[in-house]
Amino acid sequence: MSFDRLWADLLPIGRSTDGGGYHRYSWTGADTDARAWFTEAAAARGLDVRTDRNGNLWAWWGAPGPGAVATGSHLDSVPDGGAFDGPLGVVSALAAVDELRARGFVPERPLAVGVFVEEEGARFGVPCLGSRLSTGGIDPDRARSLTDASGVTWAAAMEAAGLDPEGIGPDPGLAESFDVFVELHVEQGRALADTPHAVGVAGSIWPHGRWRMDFTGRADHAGTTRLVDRADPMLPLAHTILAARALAESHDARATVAKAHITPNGTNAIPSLVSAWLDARAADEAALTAVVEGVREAAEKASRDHGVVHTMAAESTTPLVEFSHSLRDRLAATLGERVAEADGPVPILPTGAGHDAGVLSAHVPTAMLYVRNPTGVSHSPHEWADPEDRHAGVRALADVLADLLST
Ligand code: HGY
Ligand code: MN
Ligand code: MN
Ligand code: MN
Repeated sequence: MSFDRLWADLLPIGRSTDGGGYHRYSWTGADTDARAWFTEAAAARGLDVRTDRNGNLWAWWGAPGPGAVATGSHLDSVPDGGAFDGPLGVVSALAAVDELRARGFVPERPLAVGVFVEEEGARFGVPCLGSRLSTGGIDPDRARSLTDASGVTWAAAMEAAGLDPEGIGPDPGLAESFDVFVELHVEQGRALADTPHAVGVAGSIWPHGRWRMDFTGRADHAGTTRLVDRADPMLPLAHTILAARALAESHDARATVAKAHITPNGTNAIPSLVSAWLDARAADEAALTAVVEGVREAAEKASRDHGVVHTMAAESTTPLVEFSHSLRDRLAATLGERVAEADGPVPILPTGAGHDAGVLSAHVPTAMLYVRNPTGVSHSPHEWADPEDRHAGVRALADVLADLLST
């Protein structure tokens, strides 16, 4: 199966030298190399590769136009990310084209294999930026002015990569062209791990979002400033992190503070400012709101108690995504044709992970396939999918695309 060759070619791109995790961030050298790998692999298959106004890549099998079926995922990673989150969907899509051709299949509709930019938001802070731009989910001016940790804007980084940031914005052609979008993704959890199923179908994506919290204190000397005279922003942050955890537990939700910037970040200087990001997710909007507003209250109280000024603002939010039930059931039926009776029905899974498919689902009928991850771990070098399950994913995607491309 061509998957293994494609996978071997992509694997080293953006990987840390110690063979650990990935650092493949939008518009950096690793991203450019990964985009070049995709363009070359697609062109080698006779696919017509185009870059849309937002920098997303689309490789067409058949003339681009209405009634198309689209598939694909992303190639960018979180810091020190795993090999599968994103790339598994892209490599499987190219391998599925090979699989369909090997079966002698001739599509009755065009197929587009896509790579979305900045799905993780690891460099510029807003996840699914490419799909949000194309679907009008973010103001182009705001996107252009997003900055990375060193102050480089999205516009400047995109321009340095040879693309025109002035052209970014809603792409009506996407919804006009695509009748359906299917994204294959490594499962980010263990729902499939203890089942006989190598592949499952997505049911829903939890509502989730990212909030920036700023705690403004007063810089001072760590050794000479009395405790009563301090306005130390680290203290309200500490209280807030513990409050977020308690709120997540009480609402059976997820709340994570995993990124913080401390200014001036000196061992012996009480910080003047601490910026931290809350990632919150829950099975329903009410629980998510309860967690986020509870965090806001806790942060404000702790800040007042310590003479610190607190602000908190949403940077990106995604409402509950319910994938098209008819499309979901159609995929499950297609996959079910390969599943032994004894193994039971194809699992339909909720997830707390966001995806471009989730963003697109408000504009295009969308579905997702998950490939079993025995570790359940993701956003880590320990993310995994067994080789035979990777191949099962390609066969499943080929089956699903054959069905969708035949009507
Ligand atoms: O953060 C997420 O849920 C996704 O992996 N970008
Ligand atoms: Mn991810
Ligand atoms: Mn992903
Ligand atoms: Mn000194």
